[in-house]
Amino acid sequence: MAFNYDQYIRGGKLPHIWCPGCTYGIVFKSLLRAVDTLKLNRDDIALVSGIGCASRLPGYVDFNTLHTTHGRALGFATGIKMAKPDKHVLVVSGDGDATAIGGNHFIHACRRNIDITLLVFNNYIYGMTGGQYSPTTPSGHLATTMPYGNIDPSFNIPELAKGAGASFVARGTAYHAAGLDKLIIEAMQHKGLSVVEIMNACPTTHGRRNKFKSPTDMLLWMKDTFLPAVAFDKLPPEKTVGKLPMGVLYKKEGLPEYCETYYGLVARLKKQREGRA
Ligand SMILES: Cc1ncc(C[n+]2csc(CCOP(=O)(O)OP(=O)(O)O)c2C)c(N)n1
Ligand code: SF4
Repeated sequence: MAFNYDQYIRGGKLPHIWCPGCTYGIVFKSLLRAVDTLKLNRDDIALVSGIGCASRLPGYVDFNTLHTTHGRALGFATGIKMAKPDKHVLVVSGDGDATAIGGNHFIHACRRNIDITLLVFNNYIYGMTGGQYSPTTPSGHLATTMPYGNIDPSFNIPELAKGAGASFVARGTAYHAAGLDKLIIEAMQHKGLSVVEIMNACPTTHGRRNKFKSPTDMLLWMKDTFLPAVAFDKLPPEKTVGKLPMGVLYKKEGLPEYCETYYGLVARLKKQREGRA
């Protein structure tokens, strides 16, 4: 039987704002399938976003949702998780939202290992505002603010997350949608800060400017570029040029989770105070 997406969608908020050929809809559906597989009660989910095309996603879903300010989603999400540790807190963020204006929140959430799942929709560009370059725009790519080609080296989001202390790091793509369902499920099941970089196509502000003839071309590029990490790791170095690994790239279980540490401390202090009374 076909999956019933409507059960999770706020019909009154449609039509969505995403352009024809944007891959955000593919990822949106993957997230709904993942949540459905986990059999979570929608009232137990908080989905938080900042600002951008990616960040519009929570508006379309019938979970507890919060559309906040640009780059600050993880700050709001941290507050929600601290106040309601039993909720499943998810954040959806664009590459600009997560690693430019929100870069500080990103590294500190990773460092704290708070039990939040962050989905970074990486389309290599600021989509919503018309195609300014972001920290993930590949060197040489054209953007409105890099009209002669980007001269900045770009962030590798999984490496950044791992370096900052995230205990689960994965990469998926809109092309490999079935695999993406599994990555989101595993990320949500992980206790601690989980980061899933999800490669997306923005044909409107990135693809057209960078010699992709169509959205399909962008998806085919994803198909050729991203290899399962196991296969990638077996390649000789010369064959990895222009390729990137996908799948679960790093996972460490059993590290202290931030809310547990905090509430453990509160309980300990209460006990001490009672002992003194
Ligand atoms: C404080 C602040 N600065 C700048 C903006 C303008 N702005 C809105 S969305 C955006 C970039 C979005 O890019 P990204 O996060 O990569 O998401 P995408 O639109 O590509 O999904 C910017 C700069 C804003 N809304 N608020
Ligand atoms: S501008 Fe780009 S990211 Fe935004 S909806 Fe259009 S295709 Fe998607």
